[in-house]
Amino acid sequence: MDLTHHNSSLYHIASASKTPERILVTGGCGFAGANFVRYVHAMHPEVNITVLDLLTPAGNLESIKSLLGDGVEFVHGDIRDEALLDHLVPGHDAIVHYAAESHNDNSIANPEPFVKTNVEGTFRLLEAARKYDVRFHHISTDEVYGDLALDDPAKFTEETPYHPSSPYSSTKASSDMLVRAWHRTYGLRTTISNCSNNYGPYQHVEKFIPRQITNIIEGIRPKLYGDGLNVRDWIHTEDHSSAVWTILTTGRLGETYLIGANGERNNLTVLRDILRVMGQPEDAFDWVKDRPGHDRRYAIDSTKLQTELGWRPTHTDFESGLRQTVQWYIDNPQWWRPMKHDTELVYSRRGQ
Ligand code: NAD
Ligand code: TDX
Repeated sequence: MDLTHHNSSLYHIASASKTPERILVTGGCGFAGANFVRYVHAMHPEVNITVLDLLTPAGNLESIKSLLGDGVEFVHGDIRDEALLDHLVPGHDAIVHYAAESHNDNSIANPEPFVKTNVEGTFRLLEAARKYDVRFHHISTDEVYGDLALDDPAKFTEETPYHPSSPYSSTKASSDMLVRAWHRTYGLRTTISNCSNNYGPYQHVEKFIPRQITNIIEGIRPKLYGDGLNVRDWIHTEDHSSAVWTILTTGRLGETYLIGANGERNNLTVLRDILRVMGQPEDAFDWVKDRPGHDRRYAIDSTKLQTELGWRPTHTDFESGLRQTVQWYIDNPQWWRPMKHDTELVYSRRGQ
């Protein structure tokens, strides 16, 4: 049963159309969270932002350091820390919940932190939001819907049944269910967004696009899983941020919105694009063993977000976004080099 649609009109009539004055962004030192913090700071400088982040190996304070003290405050801590949340959550108008264990390959190697942060952590935050009556926006992924066949004309919509494949996506699906239940049962003012694959600056070098860019810079051959034909629906992270802001401020409470920008491409094509942009031969990469349970294809239909809330992506030219991203990694080796060696060590031990 889809709880958001079954819900009573009591909560549905409410929309979130009020600009928050002070928001708590969890995971604001990660890739998507830091880009959101940077986006809100640039576009809505009147909004005060508290970032709560544990600084796991995926988090990097450098991504938001230049903003600290200028309407952005950083708190080092765990979203599962109840006492910390009691101290932090009151006084905020909204929580925007990005914090998560986010990498599928890591979830296959060791699922436990994914259950702890993604499920238990979301539960703790929901309880704090309920206790202090704070609006809650949950950041989630299209991976909760499982995968589509390459020849299937369908895309995911808000009505697609949940069918997660990996430990990562199943913990994200679990967290979505908790958010829906807290809305329906307690009337918590929630929204959920499920976004497709982001690309852009400040993404950890464990992820596909930055891994290949930084491999090429370091003289390591890029690595392609399986047959390379798995399709991801790429969206520039700045478009993800603008969509989240739109939903946070104008979305209907209790609703889910899918975020995507018609960016379907298979991995082989993306890798060849990267090689071409970086002046390398298109076959200068290694085929490596596939990811277990590897989802075949993701594709998002964002009609609801576009028609109901009027959101539009602005980075619609993938190659130009990719060129900008390549340039960012070339210009910012001090940001990614400290994590590169250990990341590749983990991959080489897995034969990937
Ligand atoms: P990321 O791994 O780059 O960042 C996650 C951040 O969360 C890190 O800064 C980390 O330190 C922090 N964190 C982890 N556990 C924590 C804890 N227990 N307490 C406090 N902070 C903790 O991830 P990302 O790619 O930026 O993804 C962020 C969110 O966006 C996730 O919820 C993910 O599911 C969602 N999402 C990401 C994408 C994408 O393509 N990157 C697409 C759709 C949805
Ligand atoms: O070296 C690689 N070679 C390769 O072929 C890596 C790291 C990945 N891949 C493939 C696997 C995927 O088909 O590239 C594709 C993208 O891989 P990831 O960057 O690991 O992303 P994905 O697993 O699709 O998940 C991402 O998008 C959805 C984010 O990591 C998730 O947090 C988000 O929910």
